[in-house]
Amino acid sequence: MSELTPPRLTGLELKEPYDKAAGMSALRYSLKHVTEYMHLGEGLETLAKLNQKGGFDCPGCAWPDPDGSRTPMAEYCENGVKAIAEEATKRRVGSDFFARHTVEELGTWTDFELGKSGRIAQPLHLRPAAQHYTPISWAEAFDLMADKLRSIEPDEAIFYTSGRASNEAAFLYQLFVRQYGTNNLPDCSNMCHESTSKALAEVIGLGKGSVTLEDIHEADLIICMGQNPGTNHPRMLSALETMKERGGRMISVNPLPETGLKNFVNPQRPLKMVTGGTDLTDLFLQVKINEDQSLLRAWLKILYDREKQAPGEYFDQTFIREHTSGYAAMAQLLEETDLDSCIANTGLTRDEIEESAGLIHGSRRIIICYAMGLTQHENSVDTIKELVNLLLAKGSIGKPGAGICPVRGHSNVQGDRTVGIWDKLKPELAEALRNYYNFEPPTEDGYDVVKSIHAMAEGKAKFFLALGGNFISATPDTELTAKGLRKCDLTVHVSTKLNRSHLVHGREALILPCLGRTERDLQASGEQFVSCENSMGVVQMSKGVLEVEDMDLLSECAIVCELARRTLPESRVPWVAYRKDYDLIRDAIAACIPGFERYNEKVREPGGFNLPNGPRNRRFDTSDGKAQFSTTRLTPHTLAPGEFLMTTVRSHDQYNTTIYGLHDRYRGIHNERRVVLMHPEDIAMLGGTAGAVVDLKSNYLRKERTAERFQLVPYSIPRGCIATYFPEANVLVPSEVTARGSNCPISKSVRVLVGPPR
Ligand SMILES: Nc1nc2c(c(=O)[nH]1)N[C@H]1C(S)=C(S)[C@@H](COP(=O)(O)OP(=O)(O)OC[C@H]3O[C@@H](n4cnc5c(=O)[nH]c(N)nc54)[C@H](O)[C@@H]3O)O[C@H]1N2
Ligand SMILES: Nc1nc2c(c(=O)[nH]1)N[C@H]1C(S)=C(S)[C@@H](COP(=O)(O)OP(=O)(O)OC[C@H]3O[C@@H](n4cnc5c(=O)[nH]c(N)nc54)[C@H](O)[C@@H]3O)O[C@H]1N2
Ligand SMILES: [Mo]
Repeated sequence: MSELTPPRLTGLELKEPYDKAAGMSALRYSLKHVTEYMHLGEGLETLAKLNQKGGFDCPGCAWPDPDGSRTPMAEYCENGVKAIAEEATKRRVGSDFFARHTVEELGTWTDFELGKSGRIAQPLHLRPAAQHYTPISWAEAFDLMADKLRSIEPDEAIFYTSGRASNEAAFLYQLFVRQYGTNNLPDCSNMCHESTSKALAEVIGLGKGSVTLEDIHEADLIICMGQNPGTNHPRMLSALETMKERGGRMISVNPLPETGLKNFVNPQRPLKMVTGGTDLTDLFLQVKINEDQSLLRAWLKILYDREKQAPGEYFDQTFIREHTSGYAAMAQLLEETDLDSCIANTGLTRDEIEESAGLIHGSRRIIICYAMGLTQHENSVDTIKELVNLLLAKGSIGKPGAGICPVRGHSNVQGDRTVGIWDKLKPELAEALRNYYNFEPPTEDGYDVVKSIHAMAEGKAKFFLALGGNFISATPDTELTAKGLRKCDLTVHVSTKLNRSHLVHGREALILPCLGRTERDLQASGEQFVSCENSMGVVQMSKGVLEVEDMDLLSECAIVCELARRTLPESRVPWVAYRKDYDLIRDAIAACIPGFERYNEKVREPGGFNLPNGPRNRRFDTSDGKAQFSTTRLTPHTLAPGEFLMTTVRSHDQYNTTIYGLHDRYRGIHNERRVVLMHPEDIAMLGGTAGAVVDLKSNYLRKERTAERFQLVPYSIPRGCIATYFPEANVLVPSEVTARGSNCPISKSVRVLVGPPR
């Protein structure tokens, strides 16, 4: 198969894009999902327990919940509801499903069709050369894995993690993998905020953001760059609403005029639904794809030139003197910067840039929020450093209402990294594991996602295990990834729902079904809970509420413990006890990971607890104890004639590779995902019309990749830029060219040619 997501068109309909996010329409849509997949009564009860004390952490996004006085109806959003309904579906994928459908046949289904099949209901096994998955007992499945792992070198095994895994499961997983003998721990973060972790660790001494939810409320100015909160972090809109009501301003920087950034009608404030909502964005800057660094440089240049005339007027010289180093080098760089070329790169007008620089000048408490629009480019690490330059120059970090806010994706992706999921082993964690468990962990770096793909494709890996996620669909270079997975002896997925990674398998494959966030977790010592860290470093408990009766599931913690016990019979880690009582896992985390002292006690307090955050208090854990200004190079894209720069985005109806529906309501695109958003004049230049079918081709290092059959959609986007949906366009994303420093795939700036279909 040359194309992994079948190039089948489903019937494009175009409508006007929405101009208001949320409101009644969102409520109506989320209830539709509840009734479609769950019974209404049960659905409403589940919603009420969402994110509340004693309830579970929403599996949607990592945006924090307002703490303190929680309303009886927790804050929830349309897309959180969809995530829950998707998990709580009554549909089942068991042995009869696989008796009816071969793996090859399922490969022709779209992601939407696969996802709709329902929850994996029992452990399943695909024998060598078999066409159907068949039931297997848990014990046999564990033995199959343990035997394989014991017969190969540790570095021939790869252990992927997706960001839904709890702190408890993730800690046990990395402990097992390291005791087994490898750091091959790629995770979804490698494709997500890795550029953030890399850049921020270097310049502010912590690879995480510095702000709290309260800071968002108190900011004078929020710059929201490369993020679509209306779809991906809808609860962020209520925080932005509060910020606006207190007199703050917002600049949005995005190649697309996203609905959620414009106007927000809070569905939880009935009066607002009548009176019409809050205008969120004061100034929308429709930047060209990946020219954010040029925009940031232009702002700095303008402010710097004025600062020279009136020292202390534009920059916070006291902060710069006391808390930073490298200012002189940055000043020199700004001396040499040509403002006109920066402005030209961005595609914005001088007036727009002057006006936004004026807003920045007039604000004392600035927060920059950003997500994938900034992190998935070759120069992402530099862009993020540039963004820190601006905040440092303004002294806008480590005080109320100011700082940096990388908005995380998966609900526990930040926590997974905190508790040790990483292809590198920090010396402090190595030391802690050595002392607490008395074994020698491997110190050599393992494979991240891109390195895993290459290792598998080169035949260097024999075993692939994924704790959640959908590796084949989420990764770049789909065909190479498929080749790699197919070369493994055994591929194993711990999953809740059917996805394409179950169909692109090794010689032999297993699907191990696990409990979701929403479900009660009963172990030998009684009912258990887990915990997660949100985007702002708050750790909270998550306790499922739904009973599972008709499926043979294990918890993720149980699966890891059992696999570890059988793979490492000599291990002195108390795997059996950990499986019985998650308090013991938390005690171990408390002993090994800084910031988790008295974990069991603190996690039981309402609202959870904050992990230590130096930058929040102007403590920068860098080589000289100061925040670092950086001098980076601008690297504008050079496009060959006819080439476009493509960004891949999420529709309003998906959770990463899980496709809830075929509509992107806010953008007015209905019933089709194989679309190319393009400027109307570019469409005319190609001699095309709305709906015309095209093929897309990318060419990196002389390797041509093709994505077949996409339809043109005229859209408000800068000329020369196009947007497609993830994961349909992932076949075009190269794996040899990645972000410098973070090795993140360049899913937001792929050079492509648009041509007639084959
Ligand atoms: N409902 C829902 N919620 C989710 C997810 C989901 O799929 N569905 N995914 C979760 C995950 S894992 C993540 S990481 C987050 C993702 O959250 P986002 O980062 O908001 O997701 P994307 O759709 O990738 O959107 C990126 C935004 O950046 C813009 N953009 C693209 N290229 C550029 C650029 O070069 N410069 C600038 N300035 N902007 C650009 C796009 O137009 C889009 O508005 O959401 C999380 N929450
Ligand atoms: N082109 C392009 N590619 C991208 C991106 C992009 O913007 N553009 N974004 C990247 C980003 S930001 C991310 S985070 C990755 C996402 O990469 P992944 O995290 O690998 O992908 P998901 O689609 O979130 O994984 C969905 C699957 O997880 C399983 N699952 C759901 N809940 C649970 C659970 O509680 N436990 C377990 N064990 N399994 C569960 C289900 O079986 C479901 O099918 O994709 C990346 N890929
Ligand atoms: Mo993500």
